[in-house]
Amino acid sequence: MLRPQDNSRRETKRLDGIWSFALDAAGAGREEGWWRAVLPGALRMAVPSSFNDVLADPKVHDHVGDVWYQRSVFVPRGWAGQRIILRFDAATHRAAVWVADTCVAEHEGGYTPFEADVTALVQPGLEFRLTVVVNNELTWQSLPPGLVEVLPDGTRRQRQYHDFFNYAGLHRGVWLYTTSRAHLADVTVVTDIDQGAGVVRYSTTVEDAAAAAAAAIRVQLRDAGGAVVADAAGGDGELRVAQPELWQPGRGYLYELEVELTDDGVVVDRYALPVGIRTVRVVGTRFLINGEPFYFRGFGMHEDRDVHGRGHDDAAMVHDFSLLSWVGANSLRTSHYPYAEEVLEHADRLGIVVIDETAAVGLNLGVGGGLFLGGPKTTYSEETISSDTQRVHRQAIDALIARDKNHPSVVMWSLANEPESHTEAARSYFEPLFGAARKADPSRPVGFVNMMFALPDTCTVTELADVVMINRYYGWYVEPGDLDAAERGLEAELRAWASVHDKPIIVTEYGADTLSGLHATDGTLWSEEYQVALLETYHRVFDRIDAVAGEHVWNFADFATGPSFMRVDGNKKGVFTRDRRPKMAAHALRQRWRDTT
Ligand code: BDP
Repeated sequence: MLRPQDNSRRETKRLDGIWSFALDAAGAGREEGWWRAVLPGALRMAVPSSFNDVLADPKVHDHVGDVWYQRSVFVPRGWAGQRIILRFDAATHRAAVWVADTCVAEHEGGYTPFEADVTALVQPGLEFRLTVVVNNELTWQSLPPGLVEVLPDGTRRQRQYHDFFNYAGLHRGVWLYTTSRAHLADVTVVTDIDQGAGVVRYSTTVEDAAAAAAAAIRVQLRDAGGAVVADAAGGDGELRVAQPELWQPGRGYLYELEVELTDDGVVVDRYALPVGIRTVRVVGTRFLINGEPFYFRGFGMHEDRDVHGRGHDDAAMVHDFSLLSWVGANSLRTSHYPYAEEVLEHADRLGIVVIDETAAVGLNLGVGGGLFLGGPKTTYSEETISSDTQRVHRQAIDALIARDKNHPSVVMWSLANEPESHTEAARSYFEPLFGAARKADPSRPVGFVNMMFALPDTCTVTELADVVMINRYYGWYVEPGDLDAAERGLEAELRAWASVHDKPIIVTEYGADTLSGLHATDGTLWSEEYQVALLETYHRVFDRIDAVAGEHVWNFADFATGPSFMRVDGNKKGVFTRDRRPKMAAHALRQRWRDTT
């Protein structure tokens, strides 16, 4: 799905700002048709943002169910004769949209975009009323899954199986944009290196081609200075660049593929796509980018901020990337959902390598006991994670790949975080999903992130993956406070993974909750010193095991969670605080990572 852009044939208008907002505690709005008039009440809400922390009201913070957004939109006068599209970059977790009285879109999945052609419903030069209902309920058929409980007084409470706050709302940009009737609906590029030459294979999809009498496509590839280095004609083809500047970790060189749709020689639509020429392959225990072994240094992250919640903010994002570079990170995982497209565009430009993850987190009811208190215990069943969930999961994989396939920074798809993966039921659930991901994108490795209930000899899913990705908490949840035991346990386990699977091993999470400012000389848990000592313990082990191809500390920054006796105002495993101040661990990592480049 192409992201909106401005060029000589397309125009965009952002609909971000302050919208009218209403909580629908009784769930009455859909029946009463709230889109037909001004929303009840007088609340106002910033878009983009999570609605939860913006207003000082626990009812808003903890709301479970529908919320409504509304604004009026002026359609630019000059858009007559154009196709007019309404686009939401994300509505978490599902939404329905009305233009005046007509429902134009319904969408499931909180982290991928959707759009509606509203040409027939709006008029250039006039205003229309735009209403959106967003629902934040997690069920067995949503990603992530969850369970809504109805309490004796009728209030609803969300039970969830993951360790981050269930932020919701219009988290990302909302757009109105134009294309011509006959237009480019999609462009796909896959790059390769052939005997030193850069190869860019492209394909295009045109919609409403009948609207153009003689539709044809031509493409040009320009270097970063704007010089044309290759061109071709036709909807699919291959471009070659004799001496390419490669996209590399730390150096995100981008070409631009300019695609033109012409009608009898006249350009009717165009799209400019940034292209990084690079290859990704897994050979034995090596993860190769451009044929060179790549070692992942970085973090599992969260889109999480004071006030904004998970709402995208450009300044905050640019700052986070600047901290990544300060600390010497070369990569990140979009734990535990697809991040804003701005994040991937920025990673493309900076040469930051990305493991791109779906929102499938918490498919593991065995973790219940401490963190998630009760509830059902069988993960894969018709009552819990079922064939319906699997269908939703498959759609989420397709939507993720459709959105992110052209980003050179994305080097691998992660299909899930810490699902139950030691049973035959897990294998049956995941096998078709791996197939779907490989079909949608044969060019990138595919994996999932394993948790320690499934070990090298009992995990039934790792065999399907190209890379072993494991989260381990020796010295924290296991053997807390005993780093000697942690070192032995971790080393024994990593050696077992290396002997059972001939694959690169990325330790995608390791870390310790740490209260910024708590210091101790005696290895006290939660102290800054303990966090540093734990990370150093892991690093000694990683450096002894050849198959380890990466280290992602959990987490980049402290983040908000749901209520739990294990969390003190959120998860504190950040090496930066929530307001992005470095703990001692950030300085220690900086020393290790910046010295190893
Ligand atoms: C892992 C999860 C992550 C949690 C982390 C933790 O993947 O989402 O936040 O543990 O407990 O199991 O800090």
